[in-house]
Amino acid sequence: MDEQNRPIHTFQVCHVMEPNQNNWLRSGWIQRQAAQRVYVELRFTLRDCNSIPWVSGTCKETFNLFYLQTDESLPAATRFRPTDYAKVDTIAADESFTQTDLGDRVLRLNTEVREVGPVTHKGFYLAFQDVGACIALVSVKVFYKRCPATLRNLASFPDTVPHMDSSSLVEVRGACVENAEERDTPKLYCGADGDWLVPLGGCFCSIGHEEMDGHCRACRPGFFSAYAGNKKCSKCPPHSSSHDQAATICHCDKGFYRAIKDSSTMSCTRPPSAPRNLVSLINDTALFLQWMPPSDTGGRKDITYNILCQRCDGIDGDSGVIQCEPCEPDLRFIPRPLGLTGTSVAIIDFATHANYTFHVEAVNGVSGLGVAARSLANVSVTTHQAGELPSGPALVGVVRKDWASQNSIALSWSQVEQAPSDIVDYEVKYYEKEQEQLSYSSTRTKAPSVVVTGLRPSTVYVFHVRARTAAGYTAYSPNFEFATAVEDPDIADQGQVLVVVTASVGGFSLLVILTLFLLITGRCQGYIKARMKSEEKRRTRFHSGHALPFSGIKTYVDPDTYEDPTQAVEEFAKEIDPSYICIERVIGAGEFGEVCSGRLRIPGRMDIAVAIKTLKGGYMDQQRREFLREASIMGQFNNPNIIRLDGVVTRSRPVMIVVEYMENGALDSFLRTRDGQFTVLQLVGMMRGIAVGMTYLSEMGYVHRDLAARNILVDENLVCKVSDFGMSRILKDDSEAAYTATGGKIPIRWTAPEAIAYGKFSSASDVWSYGIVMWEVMSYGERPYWEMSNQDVILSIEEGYRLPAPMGCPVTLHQLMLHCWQKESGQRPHFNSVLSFLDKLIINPSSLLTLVNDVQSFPDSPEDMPDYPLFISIGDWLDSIKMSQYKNNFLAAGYTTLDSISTMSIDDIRRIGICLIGHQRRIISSIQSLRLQLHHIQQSGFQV
Ligand code: ACK
Repeated sequence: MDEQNRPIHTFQVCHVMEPNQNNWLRSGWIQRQAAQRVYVELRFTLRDCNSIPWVSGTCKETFNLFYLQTDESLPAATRFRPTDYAKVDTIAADESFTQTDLGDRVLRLNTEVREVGPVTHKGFYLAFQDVGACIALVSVKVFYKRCPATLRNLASFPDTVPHMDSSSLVEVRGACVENAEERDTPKLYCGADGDWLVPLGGCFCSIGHEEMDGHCRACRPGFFSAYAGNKKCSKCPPHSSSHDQAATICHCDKGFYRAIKDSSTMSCTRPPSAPRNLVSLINDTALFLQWMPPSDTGGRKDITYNILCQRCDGIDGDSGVIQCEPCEPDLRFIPRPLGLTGTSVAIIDFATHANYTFHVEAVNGVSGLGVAARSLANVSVTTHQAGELPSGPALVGVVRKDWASQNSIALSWSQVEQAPSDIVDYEVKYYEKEQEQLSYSSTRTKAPSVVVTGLRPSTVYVFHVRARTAAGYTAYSPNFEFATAVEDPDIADQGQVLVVVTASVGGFSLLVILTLFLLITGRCQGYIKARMKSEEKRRTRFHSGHALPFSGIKTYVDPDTYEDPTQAVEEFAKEIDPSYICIERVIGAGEFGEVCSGRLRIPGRMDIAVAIKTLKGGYMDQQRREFLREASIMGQFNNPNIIRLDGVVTRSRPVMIVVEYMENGALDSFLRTRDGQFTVLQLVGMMRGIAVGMTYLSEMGYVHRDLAARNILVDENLVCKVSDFGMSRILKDDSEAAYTATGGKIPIRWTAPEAIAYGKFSSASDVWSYGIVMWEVMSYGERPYWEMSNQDVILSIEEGYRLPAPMGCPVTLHQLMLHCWQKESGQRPHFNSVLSFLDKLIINPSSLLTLVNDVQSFPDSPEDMPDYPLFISIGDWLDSIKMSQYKNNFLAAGYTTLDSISTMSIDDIRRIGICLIGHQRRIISSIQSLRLQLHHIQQSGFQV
């Protein structure tokens, strides 16, 4: 019976009582086959002599294994001669029969393996010699080892027998699998134990194929593989497709192309649409053409522009058709006529009395392959004397002061000669008389009147005004001097410099422009009639005083300029039937009431997820107006990176503002909960989205004033959108806002110095805030300037200090931040430059590889910092940043004073055993904060 009590057949011998035993058992002839090294596995039981009562010294506990090599089996009659056999080994037992208390014998099977040989003949016999033991031989297994056929690195290797010499390996060359090609000769080595060792070289999948479970499979339709390799097939790039299996390239869809130098893995693209908003500006002897890039770039970035010039002087006598011919070569284009990368050109050296027509053509790398898109707008110019352009007479006549307060002057002027409808707008330039035009401000207005605010009391200002027509600017009016009212200390206003431009009642040009604006934006249903009525009522309409880049660009209209702000809401926000809104849960608290999430179910349309801001009951009219103000601002915007207004409920209670739902909530808290989880490229993608939204806002002439990560919302796809509009909110709702010396309430850490000091908010001050948002993004929601007080922040900025790069921040991004934090607002980049800079980084991600790894020394920081006394211990400091668990790490590494940690770098932090990235980040940023604070204390002459 075996261990499981199953009957087995054995060869047994047990002559333990008799002396001189010599019993043999021999196997049949065993063919060697391919074996080089032969193994024998024996399974047997062997009873230990002690367990057999009465045995004498005759009992043995071993037996012997022998073998004999022959080339054929021995004839049956051959006599057995033990001397013919060579001994392999004496076999002893590891286990043996043992006796239990009850006297039952328990069987223990032994397994022993021996190598036999070397066997060189065709076969062999095995023989077992017993010399007086009590043995049962249960099984004998004879085997050799081989490395089994296998697939490795896309090559197949045959079944292989190892070498006889156990120390040498058999080198085996593999053959590439189907649809694969050799990269480096595929090799494996077969070891003595039958294991494959040391894989070398291998094969690639051929083009049009991908690796799958060790084989190469053809790419499916819609996918392609342009290079041999072990990569997966890629989806066809946009605007291309593959219809067959094993595609090596995806062919462009109709109307799309690849330029010769485009790689086959690039998207297919098309020629751009026409440039937009072509305008001409005339300045004495030069003509300036400016335009905006096409709305459709065709999917390419290599857009250039060509200026095509014609002289159209002659008229065909018969047909009366104007005859045009290419311009003479002496006309000079600055920088050049063709291949312009910018969106403007200056043209000089015109001939006398000539008519010129210019076309601007946008081309990109595939324009030659499709139809070149030409600007439909053209500009015609007629010259008078040689080289002189008609700069036009001064269309503006006398400029009058209508009224003046301490900080504002209202002006109006008359037009000379020109119908008002020909005038696009007016530019009003003004400066303090005493400043002698050292610095001047300017603003634009569409009506012949303006209220310039933000002026200094009791100060004389010089004003002059010029008009802009479709043909460019006219000359300036003469200078007019007007003074602001004498200062009355009781009614000093906040000193904000906000230029507000008025348009007079029923101003024709304004009405036309507004009507066009509303028609363009599709908000015109029932509008025009209603408008005419309210227009009669309206006394003044204010526009934001920010420069309009070109006429025709939609500009932001400040809802405060409506006499009745509900009109602004009606105009810019759609009224929603409250029964369409299904509120699901409360997600936060706003200034005016709860913020909820829910669904908007407009019949016949798809349900959409929305966020619903509610106005809590018991509000005053003023609060209702302020609440809805945000909707009338948001409703004017239409950009993928600006939070979308879906509508408002104003005709029933509660009053609600319904906006698109952003699954990940506010950016600052979102980043804090996902510390360290994004790639730099993902973070740059977020910044890019914010820059797109801000470029749009700045082009609309809207200044946000409270740009901060807490006011950016993030959707499920990590798309970031600018939100929180209406600066009245700053005064009340933003917990970061603090009162400034000028009386305004401002989020100090995010705000540019000139805005804090004089209330000078502009797109340039928004750019400063954008730099802070970049810093917040790169530091995963760290608080800017950490726990420094607002006052210290203001002083540090004034001294020239700037936030250091967050941990893991690419140098290029920190440089961009520093650029946004230039003291002079004019030196900061515009949002569109920020955007194109980020685009360059995204296209060329290697530019993000150089990190500001170590703790930065602050720019301009004084070189010799004298010793400063300590004011808290390392332990207190770690407690304060909730990192108490690392006290011992610091102490064990010899960091016992704050002084000593202030120079620690990220490598030092890692070296003392702080491994979690989030903890490293928190500690490093706190050290940076400490350094800044300590330095500040020392600068202010404090001895703590
Ligand atoms: O950080 P949060 O989750 O994002 O908490 C605030 C809260 O409401 C109060 O403002 C959230 N919130 C505001 N607007 C939206 C929106 N459109 N989608 C999702 N959450 C929003 C914000």
